[in-house]
Amino acid sequence: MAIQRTLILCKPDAVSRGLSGEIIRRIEARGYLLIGMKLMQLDGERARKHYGEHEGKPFFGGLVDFITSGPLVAMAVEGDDAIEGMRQMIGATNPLQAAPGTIRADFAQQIGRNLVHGSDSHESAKRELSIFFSPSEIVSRKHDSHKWLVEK
Ligand code: IDP
Ligand code: MG
Repeated sequence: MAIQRTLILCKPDAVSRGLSGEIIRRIEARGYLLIGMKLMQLDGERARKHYGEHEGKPFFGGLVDFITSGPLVAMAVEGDDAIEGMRQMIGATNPLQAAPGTIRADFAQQIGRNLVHGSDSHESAKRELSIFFSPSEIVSRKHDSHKWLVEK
């Protein structure tokens, strides 16, 4: 186990549907720490940078249009193996394939409106966090809320 940081976005569909609170609740209930958070609207340049790996794919244009269409909530989330743990909590990209109990299975129907983004690797997390947060916007927190976890 290692303490990791990951970028989580409540995408514009989550914010407009009033689901950001539910998503944040689940993250905190899992015991992860919010170490950065902001409501913002992405411009096209930053959106294309964030989703750079998908450039050239048929859904890329629609994805950029969608992610810039309204406010999103960007979060830096920290915890034990938080990258994989958050991906597990978010569920498969297509809500139809997502396991019940995951955010996408519980609240979404379409792949293009799947509510949440979570970094998929250590490298992505590092790259994506730097797109959304400057170092001064990250708040170091003691893992006091983890007292109930088994000491390592
Ligand atoms: P992920 O969000 O589960 O990591 P990625 O493959 O990285 O999934 O795709 C990024 C986002 O692009 C997805 O969350 C989804 O919103 C959108 N997307 C991926 N594949 C498709 C598709 O086939 N049609 C429409 N949108 C897609
Ligand atoms: Mg991805």
